[in-house]
Amino acid sequence: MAVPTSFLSRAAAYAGRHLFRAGAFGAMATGAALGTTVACADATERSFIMLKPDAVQRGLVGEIIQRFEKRGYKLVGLKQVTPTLDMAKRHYHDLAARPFFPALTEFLSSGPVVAMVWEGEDVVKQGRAMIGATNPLASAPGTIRGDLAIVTGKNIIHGSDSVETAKAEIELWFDNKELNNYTANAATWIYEGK
Ligand code: IDP
Ligand code: MG
Repeated sequence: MAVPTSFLSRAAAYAGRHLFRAGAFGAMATGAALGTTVACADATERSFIMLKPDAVQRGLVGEIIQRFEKRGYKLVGLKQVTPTLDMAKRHYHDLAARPFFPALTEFLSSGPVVAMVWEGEDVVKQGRAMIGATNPLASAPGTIRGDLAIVTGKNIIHGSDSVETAKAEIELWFDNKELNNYTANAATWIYEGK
């Protein structure tokens, strides 16, 4: 009987997740047994999250940090910095051809931002979901932009859009020695099998 690929990948993802307690190797072995590629549950995944100058000016830093903390993610890097225009351009290099690029980069470098690295399982994708859509008016209530912002040009927060982008952004904004490797004792109560 033919089994739809979507079913197989869902089953593999489920198995991968639930075998996390047996370790990442178990998840990979399950993927191999099902003949599919399974993204291993990885509690060390990291995302670059930046609170833009509007978030700092509006006093939203604590509120936003609290959402990531409460979700169970681990803060491994944090600093306040006023980015140079060059830094803003490097950060948004993929948008260089867009008409709003000059305004965007001038805005980002107009005052202090809070740059952070958050760690935990699926943090890149979940971080984006917690942030909401680029246009706050299209962001669901309950998301950061949906609750705290109204226009795209003042949407208060940046979050990496892929694991690869996250690695590049973390490297751009942080020295390795500014990142902290430590055991969060709360992990026992957040993850299974830890
Ligand atoms: P994202 O922040 O949701 O990942 P991107 O498309 O990567 O959205 O755009 C980066 C930032 O550029 C947005 O957060 C927003 O501040 C700004 N931006 C994106 N599109 C527009 C636009 O059409 N007009 C003005 N600013 C924009
Ligand atoms: Mg983006």
